[in-house]
Amino acid sequence: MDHDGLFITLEGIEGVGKSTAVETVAQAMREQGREVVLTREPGGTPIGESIRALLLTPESSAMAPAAELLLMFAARAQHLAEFIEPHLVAGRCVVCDRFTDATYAYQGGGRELDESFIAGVEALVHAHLQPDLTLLLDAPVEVGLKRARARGDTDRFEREEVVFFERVRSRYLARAAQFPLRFEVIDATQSLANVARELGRQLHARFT
Ligand code: Z5A
Repeated sequence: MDHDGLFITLEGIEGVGKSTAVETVAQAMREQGREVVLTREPGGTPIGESIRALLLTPESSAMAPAAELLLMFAARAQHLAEFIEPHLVAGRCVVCDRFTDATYAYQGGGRELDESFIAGVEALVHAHLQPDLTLLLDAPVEVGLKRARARGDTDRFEREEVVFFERVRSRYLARAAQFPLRFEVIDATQSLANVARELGRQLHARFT
């Protein structure tokens, strides 16, 4: 897909600070003179947010892994058509909290779905678009889960066992090793202020 925009995604297990980092990244890109829009997955559009509710509610505990995968991509197809692609074509910087690397990590690593199945659906939904930069906030599972669970209510994913998140984390790190030009791995055990400083450094080095 031809566009003059910038597509930046944030990834990591729960509680690593993506919600905070999205704001830091947006601010840094605005300071570089870019017009920035923020979004998230699953979600980002009215249809996507309805799919998100179905995916995250603990009432969906019977959901089959393949159904979960296809719903992630259904929400993503809508998000691309209605939000991400139009903003990129208009030259904006799209900052997205999770994208397809999350599917490889959670449905591939966590749920142990075949990677070729995921790659096949990815090719149908966005064969010609990849993020320009993926910031992977990395921390040991116990650090992330402790922070996420301290917030109270847990969604369907947050109720998974530690071993599930170990598989998710290691698949994220494997993706970063496989695509070193696209990924930057940030140590998310640092203070929020240090994480923000490192994000700023990475964005400055890449885009100015
Ligand atoms: N999912 C999937 O399976 N497949 C897919 O393809 C996609 C998603 C796209 C989305 O939920 C779920 O969907 C997600 C994966 C799955 N699984 N879960 N759960 P979500 O978007 O609601 O959840 P999340 O992405 O995991 O967000 P989160 O739990 O809010 O994590 P976070 O955004 O990284 O953390 P945070 O809210 O910024 O921080 C959590 C708390 O820790 C907060 O109080 C912070 O102040 C604190 N924190 C964060 N960083 C620090 C540092 N560095 N020091 C001290 N305290 C910190």
